[in-house]
Amino acid sequence: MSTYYVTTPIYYINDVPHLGSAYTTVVCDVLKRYRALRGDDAFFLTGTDEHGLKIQRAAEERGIAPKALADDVSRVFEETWPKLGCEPNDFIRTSSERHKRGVQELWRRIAANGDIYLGHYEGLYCVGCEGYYTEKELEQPGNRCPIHKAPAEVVKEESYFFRLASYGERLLKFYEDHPSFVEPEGRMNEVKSFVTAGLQDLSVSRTTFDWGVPVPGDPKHVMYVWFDALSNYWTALQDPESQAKYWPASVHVVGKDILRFHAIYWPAFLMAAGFSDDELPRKVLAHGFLTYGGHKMSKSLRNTVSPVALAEAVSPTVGVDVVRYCLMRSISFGQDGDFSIDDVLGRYGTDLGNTFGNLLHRIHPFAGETLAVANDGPLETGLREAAKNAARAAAEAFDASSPTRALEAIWVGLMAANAYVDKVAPWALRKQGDETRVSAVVTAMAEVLEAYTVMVAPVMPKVAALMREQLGLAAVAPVVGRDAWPFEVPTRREGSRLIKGEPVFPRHDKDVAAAIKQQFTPPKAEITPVTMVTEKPTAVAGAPALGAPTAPETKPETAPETKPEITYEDFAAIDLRVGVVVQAERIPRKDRLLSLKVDVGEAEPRSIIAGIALAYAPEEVLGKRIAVLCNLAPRDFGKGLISHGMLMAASHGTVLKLVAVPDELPPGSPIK
Ligand code: ME8
Repeated sequence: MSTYYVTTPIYYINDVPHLGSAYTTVVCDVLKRYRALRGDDAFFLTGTDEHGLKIQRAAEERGIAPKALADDVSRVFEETWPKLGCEPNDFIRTSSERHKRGVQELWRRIAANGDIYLGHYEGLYCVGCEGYYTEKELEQPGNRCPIHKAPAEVVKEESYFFRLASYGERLLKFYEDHPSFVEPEGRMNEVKSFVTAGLQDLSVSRTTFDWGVPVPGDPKHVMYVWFDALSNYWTALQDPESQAKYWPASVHVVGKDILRFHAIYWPAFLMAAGFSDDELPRKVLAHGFLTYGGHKMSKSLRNTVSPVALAEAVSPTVGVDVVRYCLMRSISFGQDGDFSIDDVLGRYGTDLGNTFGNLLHRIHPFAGETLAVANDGPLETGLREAAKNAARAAAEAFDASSPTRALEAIWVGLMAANAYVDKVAPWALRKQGDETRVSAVVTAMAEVLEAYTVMVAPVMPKVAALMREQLGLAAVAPVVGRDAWPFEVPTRREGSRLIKGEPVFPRHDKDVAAAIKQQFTPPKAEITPVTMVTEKPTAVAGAPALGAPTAPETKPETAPETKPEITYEDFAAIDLRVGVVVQAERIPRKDRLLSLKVDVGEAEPRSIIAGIALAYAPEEVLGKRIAVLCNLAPRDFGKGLISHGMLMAASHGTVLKLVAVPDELPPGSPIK
């Protein structure tokens, strides 16, 4: 008996599950279900990453304690995955006692090995990534994070360091000995080049906030959130039995954004804690990003799609499986892929309805009749061969962690099966009274369909169960130690019957399809670049809007109200200039406002209070080049908050974007 241990990243709780995080989780669930069908004792772990500055700040913004935020959001994650047909065996939270105990134990082991020392850290830190960067790795000018585009913060504090630099050679040797440690292959090369370029020791503790796991023996330090988070894969298996059974992980499935942490830091931490190469994770599987309208789906871009809402809209019975199918089929594993509702509706109608569902539908007329033993002619032999080929190719693809290719292979078989039915036309055979052939055809069809229900079960467990019900079969139930993969087409028990049921993928009526399409088509303004103005700019801090002669690229839903004409002199009286945000902070208990310092080309930057906090985090506006109205009368927001100017922004529905200005223009350049 083999074991199989698969993990998702543990998700940050500053966000709720969306189709992007669902993608990773569904991949893991599919791999686990596949391995379980092959007879493995499969264990699937997911959870939430709850510590760190990012979370502490998110809690502060909401005015609640980090633990309260963690409890609320973690519950949402835990409850969402089963709604997407995912069945994790365990859910680990980094704020749990079992995790804290485990991670402190790992720290102690590394420290006892002499690989942790106390020093001082000074460097650039991206809170979005919870990661350190060198200037070279950041986008210039402005030291902006390549992923979050926000300027990295300068961090200077006492810190414990992990001797990562001394693990470069051993890591390279490990990669050499385990060439498929990182997949896809190209990503392994990226990791190797990074290590070859030379590693630096890693700061692994922080003292400027306290939402984290205290460092053993020095509780004014909390552990670096990635040390804390990566350890989850080990701390979840603290009881000796599961430790012995499942460790090391067979595969860590991750997005390409966090590959470095998993392929470099994590094995190095484990090496330092005394694990031998054989006790290190077997594989890190990195996938691409799910995009929506061409942009990475993420909370900061406000372009996420709720997978549960999508599933419910597409089909109340099998919507979850449809979403799982489309995620696995349309996004080629490892590549970025765009989510589009047209693709989902298209695949629902074609791949699922016309190809798979139709095959079952075509034997409905024979429901209730007794099936005979197989009595194949050459066409039935071909039908079975196609199913066997599909099973073999799909297994190879699942083994290579490519659900996309597995589904492609299965659909080749399903299309061949439909072509077979077209050719043999069992309804015509019945009319001709050729009952021997009818029986041979229907039996062969029922048998191959049974094989296909097993093949799709890892991706569409509910569909598989519903179809099997109509085939008179129980749901696929994996048994440890028994390989249930249909390398051979199963044989029906003589005398078994088909049961006529409802179509599994009923056609959407036109209005329903249109409504779903409308619900899940991203509003253009939400995904278009920031500089595009779709309505006239709105003054941000609540003063009257300022008209601007900008040609709209997309039509606003309601025509903007026309204001009375003004003279050129009226317009010329406006002092509108290019400004650069040089400081940005939230204002306690004013959750809509940011307090900014904006350089508008004067001796000192101006203080501006802007009502943009719901649309922008402070780090997102820092360094931004924007349009500023400079001669508006100062506005008093109380408590000493006085705004000396106003930022220009455009809004469309709930979307608010600052009007950006090209980089070449220095602060103070007049806008006219
Ligand atoms: O990075 N497309 O957590 P996180 C595809 N806590 N996958 C996506 C995605 C998208 N648009 N958006 C998110 C963290 N993901 C750390 C991990 S593990 C020890 C700690 C998936 O909530 C993808 O797997 O930011 C990505 O790596 C992960 O969510 C990031 O989740």
